[in-house]
Amino acid sequence: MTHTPPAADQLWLGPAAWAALGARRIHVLAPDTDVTRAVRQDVVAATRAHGGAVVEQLEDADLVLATLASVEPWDGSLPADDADTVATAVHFAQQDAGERAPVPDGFLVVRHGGVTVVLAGDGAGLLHGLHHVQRQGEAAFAVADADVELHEPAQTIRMLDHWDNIAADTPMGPVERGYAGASIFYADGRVREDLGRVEQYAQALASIGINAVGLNNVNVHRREAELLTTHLPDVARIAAIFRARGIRVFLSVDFAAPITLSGMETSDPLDEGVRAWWADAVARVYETIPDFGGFVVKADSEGRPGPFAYGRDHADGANMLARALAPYGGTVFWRAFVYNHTQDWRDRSTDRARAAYDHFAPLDGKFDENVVLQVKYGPLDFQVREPVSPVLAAMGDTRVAVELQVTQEYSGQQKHVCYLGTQWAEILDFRLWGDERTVADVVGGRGRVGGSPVGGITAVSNVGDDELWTGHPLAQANLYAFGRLAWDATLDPVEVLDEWIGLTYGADEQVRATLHAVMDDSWLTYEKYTAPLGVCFMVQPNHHYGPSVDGYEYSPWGTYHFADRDGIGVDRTRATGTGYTGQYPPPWRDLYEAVDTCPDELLLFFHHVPYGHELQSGVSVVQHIYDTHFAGVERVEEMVAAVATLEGRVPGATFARLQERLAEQLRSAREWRDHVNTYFYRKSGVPDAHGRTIH
Ligand code: GCW
Repeated sequence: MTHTPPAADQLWLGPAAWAALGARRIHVLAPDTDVTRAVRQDVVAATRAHGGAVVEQLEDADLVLATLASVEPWDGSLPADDADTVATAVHFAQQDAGERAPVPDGFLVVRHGGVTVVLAGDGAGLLHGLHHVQRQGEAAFAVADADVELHEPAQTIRMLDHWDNIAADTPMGPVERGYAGASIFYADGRVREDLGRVEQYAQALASIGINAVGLNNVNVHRREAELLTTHLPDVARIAAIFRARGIRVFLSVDFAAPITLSGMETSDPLDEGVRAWWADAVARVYETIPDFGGFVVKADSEGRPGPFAYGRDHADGANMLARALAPYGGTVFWRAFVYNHTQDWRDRSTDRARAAYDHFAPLDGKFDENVVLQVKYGPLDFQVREPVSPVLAAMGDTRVAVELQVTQEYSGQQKHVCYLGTQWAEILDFRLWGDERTVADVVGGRGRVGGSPVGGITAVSNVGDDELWTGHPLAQANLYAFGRLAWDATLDPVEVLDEWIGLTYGADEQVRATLHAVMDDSWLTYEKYTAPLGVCFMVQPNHHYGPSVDGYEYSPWGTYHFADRDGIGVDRTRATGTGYTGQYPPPWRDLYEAVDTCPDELLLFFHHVPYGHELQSGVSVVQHIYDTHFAGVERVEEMVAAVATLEGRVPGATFARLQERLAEQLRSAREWRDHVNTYFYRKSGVPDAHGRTIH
């Protein structure tokens, strides 16, 4: 393969990514829809750039892209094995589809006699099939014959939320927890005129299988509430771009919108006037955007309005919106991130980790069918290490989606390299029910008791108008990995990373090896030099960047570590603590309860222990803190050296950005190391067994 210059400014869809596909003779057989037009457009562009052609005659093709509806159903006859015609290859595909048709979103791939046939359930499936072949590159065309492969997403909902604000002067900036510049959707208090970046973005999201996007911050401020009204025609422009890539758009709404937008006196979900207000608002949305996805709602959380103000519960609130959306096929994503953020640190009976379960478990079975409860993966807040949320197991009769955070709020804010695919794979693969079922299985609707209500996987995106999209060029890998794992959580996250490296940076083996060395274990490295053993936070308040061991210790937010001169950690046991362990099904409720069986990496999440407590690893807690903080910084030093070898091998702008970010990561990692080590040395008085410098 000739070396095409990598182009990180086109995410993973730069020229290198299209080279193999673009060299083929491609025949497209599909009805004319928005999505299939996009497929044709991509194929035309790729073949023009790489020497292939779009061919009119089936027999001239070596790649056929077809939807089921556009080929004859299989007539039961057997394909002639020895005839190496394109028609025979298609016949094989028809036979396979006749035996087991792909779901609409899915596709099958057949390779016969040097011809590759993609047969897709519908237009979106065709798009996914196109990108499957594109991603595989030469490997897709290297063999003469291959068995049929059926590709279907494990999740029907694969969603990215955007915490973007219309107005740049909102308290949290244009993108809340955004680390890559301003919003690609909005500028100057309105939807951007030029949505070119959004077109590129939609193409990239579709290429990894994303099929839903939330367009605005879940903290809906005054002006953003108007997306539902004044700005609707402009939202429709964004929706049209995503529609062409098989992606439906959602809006975050303000629960108090009847008050804030229309001056009503109440937003009580049981009030007839309020219900009518929402029914009207929804009708207007669907007049403008007929395939609108629905709403995302953060209610009674961190100061947002919600049903509690009227003595109603969250099922009342969610169902009210769900009933307005139901006639049009819309869905409510209702967030379970509800807790008391005005806590008194002196009050030891309130435990923020318990809150979501305490609020929502009693409501299981009470939500309408078009409500999905959106649950953060851990009980606190997107920390680098948390146990998997027990809410996911408490809602057997509710559609549940798990929410991840691609934007690196608590994992280095896109200044640090932190490949999160490894973390997500671990979460999605977690066997929370004590049997074979994983988190991904259950949110995907497999193995549930009482039918298969499907939730899905959602995450907060990490892009902005930065020329490299994500601030840190390597943070693009997190966006890529999210889509791939949402499609199939059983993929190996390091192989997914390998795909991303190849697509983005081409065939240079040294670049590939270097990026693996820098990225594969970067999540664990980040964990090493920040808060230890699952204790969480220890970040600077508000912006959450950099160390502050006691930053939240006496604050109202309910995120404490309780370190004193004798020990550290939060006692969440049933026996002597907050009782949080009791929210887990077996075996976890007992495994976490006992200090001897609680996994080291979560010890301080569940237990308060003396500094001398011996971990399962054999070292004491305080020595573990010292060791990991020294080791973490050493790893970052190695990463800095590795990245320096990329000069001339990646584009200049990318290299410069990498160097700048790695320098900051090293500075910050050292700062973390010294703050954390010094803090615990002074608190405990225990010296480092290896005599290293602690200030
Ligand atoms: O992680 C916290 C963030 C808030 C965010 C909130 C949430 C959008 O610090 O900025 O608000 O979570 O998930 O709602």
